[in-house]
Amino acid sequence: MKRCIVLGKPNVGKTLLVLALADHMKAKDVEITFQDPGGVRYSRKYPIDIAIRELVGTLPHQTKCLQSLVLEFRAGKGKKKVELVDTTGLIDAIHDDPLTRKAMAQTLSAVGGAQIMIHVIDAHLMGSVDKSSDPEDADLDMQLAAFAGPRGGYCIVANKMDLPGAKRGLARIRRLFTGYKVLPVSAATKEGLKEVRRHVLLNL
Ligand SMILES: Nc1nc2c(ncn2[C@@H]2O[C@H](COP(=O)(O)OP(=O)(O)OP(=O)(O)O)[C@@H](O)[C@H]2O)c(=O)[nH]1
Ligand SMILES: [Mg+2]
Repeated sequence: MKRCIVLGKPNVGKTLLVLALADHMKAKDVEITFQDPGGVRYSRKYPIDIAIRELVGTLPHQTKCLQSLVLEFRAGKGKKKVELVDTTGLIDAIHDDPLTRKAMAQTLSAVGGAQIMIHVIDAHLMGSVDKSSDPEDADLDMQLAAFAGPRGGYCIVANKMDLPGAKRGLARIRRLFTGYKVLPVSAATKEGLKEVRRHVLLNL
């Protein structure tokens, strides 16, 4: 089974994107496997709305381990399963909390085992930052694109397109990440999820 990893900075909407995609693909319940950085694994089944309530949060680093679920894609006449992996948000600095540091290292090492990569960037935030700070501000995202992009199966999701300033943010993302596939999405309103699904399907 192929692996699709969802990564990016904290609070950009990775967890909501994964659950919204499962919902878009008509999954009623999701079975999420949690794999903590120490190697402990356990699974839990949720109705999607409960998973959103429990796993999506407004504070950064809500997700502190790999959280995966399996989705079935129609490919030609058959079906193919994909493991969709939600990850801990990455930051540019050494985090104070050792567990969060371990979880970030776990995110990066999981990239190696993935054939498909979805890099989520908050378009609303990108649209509200002073233009003069372009390169520094997008530094971690640029490093991530340089790290994950050449492996193939990579795309950028410009998320939170429903929020003010996001169109400006999308233009800025397209300018900074020239040459990469950029998909405008709102995980909240489900706009653009069809294109995300198509990206996964194209790489199966
Ligand atoms: N308006 C809007 N809010 C969104 C969207 N996607 C996510 N959010 C909100 O952004 C916040 C963070 O969402 P999460 O899905 O938890 O973000 P994350 O990237 O998984 O965050 P960490 O796990 O902390 O790294 C929550 O309050 C979500 O409801 C979107 O498309 N539009
Ligand atoms: Mg999360």
